[in-house]
Amino acid sequence: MRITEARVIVCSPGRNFVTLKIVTDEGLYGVGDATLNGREMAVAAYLQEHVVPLLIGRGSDRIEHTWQYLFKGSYWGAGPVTMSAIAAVDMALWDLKGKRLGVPVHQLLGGRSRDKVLVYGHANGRDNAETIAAAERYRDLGYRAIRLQAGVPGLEHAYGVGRGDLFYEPAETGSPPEHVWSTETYLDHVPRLFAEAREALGWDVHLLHDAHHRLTPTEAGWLGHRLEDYRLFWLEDPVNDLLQDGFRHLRRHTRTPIAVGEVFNSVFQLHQLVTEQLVDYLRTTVLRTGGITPLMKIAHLAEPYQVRLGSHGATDLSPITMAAALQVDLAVHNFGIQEYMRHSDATAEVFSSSYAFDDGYLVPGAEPGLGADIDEAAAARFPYERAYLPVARSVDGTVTSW
Ligand code: CS2
Ligand code: MG
Repeated sequence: MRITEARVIVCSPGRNFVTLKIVTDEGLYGVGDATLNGREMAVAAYLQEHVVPLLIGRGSDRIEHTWQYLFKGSYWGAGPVTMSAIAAVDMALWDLKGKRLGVPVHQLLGGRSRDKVLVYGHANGRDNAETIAAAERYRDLGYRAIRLQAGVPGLEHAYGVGRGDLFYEPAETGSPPEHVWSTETYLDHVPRLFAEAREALGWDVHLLHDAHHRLTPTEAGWLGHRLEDYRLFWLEDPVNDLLQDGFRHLRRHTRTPIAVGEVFNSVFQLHQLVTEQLVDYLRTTVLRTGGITPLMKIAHLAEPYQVRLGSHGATDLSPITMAAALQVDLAVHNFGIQEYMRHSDATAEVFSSSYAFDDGYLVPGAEPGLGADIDEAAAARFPYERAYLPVARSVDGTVTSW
């Protein structure tokens, strides 16, 4: 069970991914995702220069111990680069343990609490009509939960709109795309989107929306209150995720369920939100928070407060993260929903996975480990190309959250 080799694989099949492959003296290997959208090479370098040398010779069975060794050994604490790197090691070690014991990882996390995992897809369009038509396509595909993100009249760009039908890919090669944003116009528009959506789609489908960190607590409270009539499954990232008091203010003004956490790297960023029940769903992922090991601890913290997991699952988290997320989603008691942005055909040339979409749910395969893999030869056909997430600014040029 000694680690003999660890390879960092950077590739770009449709978008950039960073993958870690850990090989042991038994001839087994485990895989982990280390992708950080727009900063991929920072994590690749962190792994290659500072983590891989520490792994060689270590026992691959000591998952918690290795996690603590890499985390406390870094001294500087939780950040997106460190935690994405540690996450890749953690995922790969769980993958190895499952393979060695001949069981899917959820069997090592307490077994199945459910047989299938409710997912949501992303309907988007340049205007309400296009967005609702996309939502109808999702419903026809069998989705029971659909996120709506529409263009905003008068604005050329809006978060969540464009570059894909069954997925949304915001990163672009070259310089960071610049988007002009107007919160006033957006706030005026969103309630109309959901009024029209409920009219067209009815009430037997869950509808979700992502405000993407852009609102003040007062703006978010106003929007959440206005959306109560349309009974959203959740309003996501309404305010800056780290503004804990902002969520208190928001909670006083709306009963729309709140989801937060896709950018969180540590339990300490969400502890107060959970224990004061300021949110309803946690978007935290195995990739951002350092792996399966910490995400299980987060789920257990949240359970008595009736806060549920609703993990991030965008295209910039590889199929390895999706497979690892499904292992957690199957096992924890307090599961809510899993984001499922399908990956491109090019990504599927490099990454294989055994989970399958069926009637609005993802059903994982039964093979040992995580249930995902990378084809290194195929990966070599898609070389890395620097890409950036958009930068948003107000009409007057002030930089704002994208
Ligand atoms: C979004 C993501 O899926 C979501 O909820 O917040 O699309 C996010 O913008 C990207 O993952 C950023 O890389
Ligand atoms: Mg989001």
